[in-house]
Amino acid sequence: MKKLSVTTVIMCFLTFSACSKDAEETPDPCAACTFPKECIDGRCVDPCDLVNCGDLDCKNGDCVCPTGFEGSNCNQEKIPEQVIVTEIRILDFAMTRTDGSEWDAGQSDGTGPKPDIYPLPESDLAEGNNPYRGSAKIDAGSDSVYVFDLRNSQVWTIDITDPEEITGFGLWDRDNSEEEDEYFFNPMGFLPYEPGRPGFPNSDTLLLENTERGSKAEVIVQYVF
Ligand SMILES: [Ca+2]
Ligand SMILES: [Ca+2]
Repeated sequence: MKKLSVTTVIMCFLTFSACSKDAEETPDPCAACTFPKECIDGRCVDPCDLVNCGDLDCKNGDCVCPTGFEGSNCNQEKIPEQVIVTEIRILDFAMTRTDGSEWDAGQSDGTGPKPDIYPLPESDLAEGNNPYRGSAKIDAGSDSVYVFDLRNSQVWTIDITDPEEITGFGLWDRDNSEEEDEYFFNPMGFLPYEPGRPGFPNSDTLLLENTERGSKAEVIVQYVF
């Protein structure tokens, strides 16, 4: 019995020695591991082999997301830093004041009785700006579409500090002076950015309606990241 125990101990010792010798001779898989490969869990691998980016490029183990998207698989919309309104299209509006009178009846602004329309963003109103007054559409009728192209000058830029903050504009009738100009109806509000819009991340057309006075407009927005 005693002899067997000694044999067992010797075998274990030999086995242990053999194992130690093998460990010393096995090359470190990470010793020659250079960029772009990394030593991960004792293996020298390209971290991009461990992620599935589909058709997207991969860099340092991260998918390279296209503009406007983020997340490990780039499937999450990125909130834009700014939204630019490039165009306002007035589709419909109230042809008379709330009391039924014509906008320019009895006035000497040199135009006919129909209104001379221009949009005024809330933010500009608050800051005392009036950027589109000079582009007013004279004697506008509600059966036409009036386009304010803001792409080349006086672009309406909205900084996105709170994605849930609604902005908007009102429609005004230009008269003899800025002080005499008349406010048409309640502002038509909109969210500059809203997740899941079909044109994201490029541009979207938003339909705005104010049912109180039958006004309707479209704004074209572009996203800046
Ligand atoms: Ca007029
Ligand atoms: Ca007028």
